[in-house]
Order: sequence, then C-alpha cells, then structure tokens
Amino acid sequence: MSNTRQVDAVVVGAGFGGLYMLHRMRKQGLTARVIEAGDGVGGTWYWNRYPGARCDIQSLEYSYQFSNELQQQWEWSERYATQPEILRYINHVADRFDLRHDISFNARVTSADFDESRNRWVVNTDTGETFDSRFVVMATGCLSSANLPPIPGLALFSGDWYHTGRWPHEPVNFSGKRVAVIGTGSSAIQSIPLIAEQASELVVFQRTANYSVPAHNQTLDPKRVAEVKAHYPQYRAANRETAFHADFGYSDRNALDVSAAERAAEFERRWAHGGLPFMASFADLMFNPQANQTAAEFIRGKISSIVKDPETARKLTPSGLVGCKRLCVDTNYYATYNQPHVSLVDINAEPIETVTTDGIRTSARDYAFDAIVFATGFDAMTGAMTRVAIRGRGGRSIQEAWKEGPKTYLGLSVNGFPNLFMITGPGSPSVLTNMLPSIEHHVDWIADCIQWTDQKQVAAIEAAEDAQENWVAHVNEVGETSVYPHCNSWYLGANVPGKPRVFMPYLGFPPYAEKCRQVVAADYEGFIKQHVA
Ligand code: NA7
Repeated sequence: MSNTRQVDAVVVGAGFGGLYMLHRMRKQGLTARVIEAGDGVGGTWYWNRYPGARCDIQSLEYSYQFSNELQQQWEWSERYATQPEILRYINHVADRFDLRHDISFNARVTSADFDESRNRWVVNTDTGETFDSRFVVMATGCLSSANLPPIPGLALFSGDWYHTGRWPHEPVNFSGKRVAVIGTGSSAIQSIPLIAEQASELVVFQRTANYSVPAHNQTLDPKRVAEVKAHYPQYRAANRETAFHADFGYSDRNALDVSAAERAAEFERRWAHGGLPFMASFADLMFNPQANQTAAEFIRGKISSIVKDPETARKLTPSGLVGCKRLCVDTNYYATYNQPHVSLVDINAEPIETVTTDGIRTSARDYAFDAIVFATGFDAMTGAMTRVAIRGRGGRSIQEAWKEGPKTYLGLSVNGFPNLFMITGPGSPSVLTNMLPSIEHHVDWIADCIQWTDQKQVAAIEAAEDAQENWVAHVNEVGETSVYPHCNSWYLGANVPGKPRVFMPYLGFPPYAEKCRQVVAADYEGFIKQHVA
C-alpha cells in the first residue's frame, strides 16, 4: 500500500455537496480528499452549460447558508440565476474557503471496496490514485449520469451532436444551422427558444408533451434583496418549515373548495407571478387528481391560446397530471413554435428509426441536420452511484444491493456499506426540495455523525436492514398519498428503460428533518454500530 494515501474521508464530487462536505470535515480536523471528474468545481452547474440553463429555484434561496458573511456579501443579479452565474458563485466559494488544494480534478472514482478486517475503504481512481479511507461520502448529485438513448446510427452522423448535460465549454454557435432537439424536459424547454434564435431550422422530437409555466425572470429588485438579507436566517427558517423547503407562497385553500372563477383567478395570478410557485396555488393539487386536473386544464388553455397552429398546439398539449413530472419553467417556450422555422415531431406517431449520416430517419421520412441536441435527461438519483464499482461487506456490489431499486435508510446510508454516506441519496427529500438546504442538512448530519463515531469509539456505522426496509416502505407510503408515483417521471426511474420502477424521493422536508433529528437523539437509532476492538 506504499502508493496509497491515508485519509479520513474520500468525498466523490466537487459540486455543492462535495465542497461543503470538505469544508465541514476540515473544520472538524479531518483529512479529506475530493475526487472530481471535471476540471473545475460546480457539479451539475459545471456540466449543464447548454443555452438557457438556469435554476428554477430563486437565487436568494438557491445558495449556501452555512456562512452568514457569504450569504450577506454575495450579490445575485437575477431572480433565477443563470448557469454561468451559479458557476461563478461556486468558484467563489471554492476560493473563499480555500478548498481547491484538497480536490483531485479530472479524476473519476472507478472502485471503492470495503475492507472488513480494517473497517476502511480502498478507493481507486482512473488517474491511478489510491486512497485508504475510513469514510466515503458520495456527493455525486441526483442528475449527473447523462441518459443518452441508444438510437442506432449516431456514430455515422457527419454533423455535431451534444447532450445538454455534457455541454462543451466553448460556446456552440447554431447560426444558420439545421438543428434537431430530442426531448422536451426542462433542459429542452430552456434551450429550445435560444437555439431557435440562431438556427435556420429547428425540429423538436417529442416523446411526451410537458407542462411549463413562464419564469418571468427579472433583475433582482435591490429592495427585495435588502429585505431578505435583513432577516436571512428567519427567511431560511420559515422556508425550512415548508414541504419543499422553498418560498413558494403556499396556499392552505383547496382547489376543489373554491368556485371555478376563484380557481381561475388564482391560477392567473400565479401564472403572472411565474415559476414553480404555480403548484402552490392550492394545497390539494399534488394530493388530489381531480384538483390537479383543474391546474392542468388551466395550462392546457394557455398552450392553445399561445400556439397559433392548432395541430402543433394539440401535440404540445399534455394530457396527464401536472407537476408529478417536474414542472418546467420557461421563457417563451410555447411561443417559439409560432416561428416558421420551428417544428415539432411527435415520435409516438412518427418514431425515430435511426440517425443517418445526414440527420434523422423516422418511420415517415428523412430529416437533414447539421447538429443534434440530446436533451434526454439523466439516469436520475441512482445512476451516479451505480456506475461506480462500490463493493461493501462480503464484496457485495451496490448494483446487486439495489437491483430491485435503491434501498437506503434516510437516503444517507445503505445496509452492507458501512461508513459510506450519500448526500441527498434516494429516500431523502432531495429533488422534491430546494437542493441547497437539503445538501447542507445532509452534510451537517454526516459531519456530526462522524464526530459522534469518534467520540464513541465507533469503528463502523451502517443502516440496519430492518430500519432500511421500514424506511423504504415509509418513503413509498408517503409518496402514495400524492399524485407523484402516478406518472412516468424520472422520480420513478421511468425514463430509463429497464430501471426498476420505485418512487425515490421522500415527500416532505419537515417530517424528514424531524426523523433525522430523532435518530441522532436516540444514539443513531436504526444504525448498526461496531465499536473499536
Ligand atoms: P428530463 O426532464 O428527464 O427530460 C428528458 C426528456 O427527454 C423528456 O422529454 C423525455 O421524454 C425525453 N426522452 C428521454 N429518452 C428519450 C428517448 N429515448 N427518445 C426520445 N425522447 C426521450 O431531463 P432534463 O435534462 O430536461 O431535466 C432534468 C431535470 O433538470 C429537471 O427535472 C430539473 O430538475 C432540472 P419522456 O418525458 O421521458 O417521455
């Protein structure tokens, strides 16, 4: 083991989770090494550089709160921050807290093996570095493993192709080009209006029509910024008490308890306000399919009033529930289809057969393209974990442990994988919340847990099997009270062929945080603790 570095912890990923984890560990006097595949910090915001990439949570909330100086001093420019601005922020954080020298960039963890005889992990990277570590923290993000559909012929394509989640660092110029976009999720909906501004022809290939509400993004009002900053901790604390840990202006009225006119007025008001708070118009939208349909019908009406060609409007109009696939937030998405050089292909009616040298062949015809953009999403929530050869007790792999879908306790720990933690893993609120405070909550929990193991002479800690089984059942029970499990979303793994269909996020931040607190108060109840011999 002469070329092996001894550390207290290996942290995988230098996004928001990995950076704060490193900061916390250093403050506790631990040695940590962060392994990052990219050549810079930022995670999601490092990779997703496609045109129009922007956060759908307000910038004043989508930011760290662990340092009051940081949150007071950083100035966001817009209501919803762009990807470049978020990347500037996270780079600022890396510099401000002097984090870079404990990060190995351009390195990918290839394997992590738990050595039961020593209660330590042996972690290998593709750059030949090996670490011998007491803890491993997977800060690999929920949306980082790109989903590239296996459409035949891509290798033959003579033009350029891109995935929105792996966008080049240098600007891509589509001026005068014939461009295809495959997919109509958030990434497509953000990028299509901007690609259309440049392209000579844009054809969007849609599998499922999606609901989107306008962002009404704007420059941040200095008065509003001053107001929030004057009471930042209170603002954060109030948001923490909401289901999604976000300032959505939740209503406690039910859609079905008010008249049709009152409903329409509230939907109009929310539409004019913009963004995800639309889904907080009424308390029952995510819990009662009938209530949900009133919101869905409202958006369907908006689509038919914006899109001039009735056939295109029909194709763009979703039929299912709204919000149970993540609601999209756009700037001019539907109106983009009114431009003569933009068209929409429903791939259910006209399936893509192959990519050709010159473009895309569907069952109906050949299309010629200079560029193809795959906006086809991610192997969400589990993909970044299962693509690493993580082997726990008895050499059992994480792929084997999760073959029926991810099983975790609190989305933090997996039975059979001692001293390995996940930041915002499946089974935690993660993607159903503002990710930043959920990340901070997990980092703090993990850092406190490590400190506790030191104080109590605990050599290894892992989820107990029964606690994990009960937690998975509970996550599903809570999910079933809502409409979420009832559409084909990436929350369920439904976007990736062959992935087990399991509702992965935990719905409701406050009860989750309370459960985490109770577990700690009861000396890490539900965890197996192996004391130092
Ligand atoms: P999403 O939301 O998963 O969207 C991916 C889109 O790509 C969606 O419209 C998919 O259709 C479509 N898709 C996926 N596979 C295929 C194939 N094989 N053929 C055609 N179309 C396909 O990913 P995004 O990157 O847009 O957004 C991810 C999250 O980032 C978002 O929710 C925000 O939280 C930020 P489908 O709907 O599955 O039929």
